[in-house]
Amino acid sequence: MDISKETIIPSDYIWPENEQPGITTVHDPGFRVPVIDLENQDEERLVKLIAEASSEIGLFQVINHGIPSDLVEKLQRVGKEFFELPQHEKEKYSKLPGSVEGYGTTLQKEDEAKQGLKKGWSSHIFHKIWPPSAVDLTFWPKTPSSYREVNEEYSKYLKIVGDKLFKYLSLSLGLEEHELKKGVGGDDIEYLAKINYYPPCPRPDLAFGVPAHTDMSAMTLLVPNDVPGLQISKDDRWYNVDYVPNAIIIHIGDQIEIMSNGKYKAVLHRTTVSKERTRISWPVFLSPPSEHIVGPFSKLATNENPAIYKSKKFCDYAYCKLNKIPQ
Ligand SMILES: O=C(O)CCC(=O)C(=O)O
Repeated sequence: MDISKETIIPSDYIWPENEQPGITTVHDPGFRVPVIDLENQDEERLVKLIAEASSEIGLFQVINHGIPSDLVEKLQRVGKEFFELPQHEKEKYSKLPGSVEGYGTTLQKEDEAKQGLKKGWSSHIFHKIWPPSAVDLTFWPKTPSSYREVNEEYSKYLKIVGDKLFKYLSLSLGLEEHELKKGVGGDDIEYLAKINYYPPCPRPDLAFGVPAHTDMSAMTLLVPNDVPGLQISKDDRWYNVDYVPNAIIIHIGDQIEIMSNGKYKAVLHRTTVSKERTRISWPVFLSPPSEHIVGPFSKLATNENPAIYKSKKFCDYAYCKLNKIPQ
């Protein structure tokens, strides 16, 4: 039974008052996250803007990124069509125990809340899209039939944007242009795609789509639909991120925070839901391969500024983060 069809919100989805979006969101029309044009400015200025956004907020939007808008529309269409399939069709792709990839939802009645934990108002699917050796097509929807072709095409373009951003971020940290990408895993960096599906919610003031977190990736490249809902924390206040047509939203994740030795901050973010409209987002998490060791760059951890993070395998980092064990 689908909870999102009900008119009253069950208590599992009602967050404590000191977290509820209706109470904790700051409505500041003057607040904007940086929107950076990747095409129409010289490299020096681009690198400076990326450095500012990554150290001050940990999130920015990029426009003129090179991904054709009709391809993004197709990506959105096939994703939406998958989530509009009957529940039993989506469950053919359900996650297996211990697996990251596959379909999951917290919106079915049978889904019990874990001891005292509140639930997000969302469903999702995860599957890797790059490199080809990491792709397991079992988790890619077969309906609609163009899902695979569209996602393969999107991944090729996204890879180019990912490489560009690694280069500018690397330069912005005072590293050689190839160093950051190499530090994350070079050509073995894994691109894990997710679709978040947030149906209308009877009490958006009390619930979250996804609760507050930082991404454990190096960085995340996200395309939203036109329903706002992403919020970021800055100076302990929660702000809305504007919807910018044709933009990709870039999140700095934990691995870049670690490699930069804290110069760049992984952005703390969460999502709200709408009373009338379905929000959908398409993040892709760019992460090191599981055995790859990540730690602060020696150039950025000096005697005056010693390393404040441990170096460890990404799989060990992920295990601690998922099990709430100190790193
Ligand atoms: O939907 C969004 O805008 C953000 C999603 C997100 O933070 C996540 O899936 O981890």
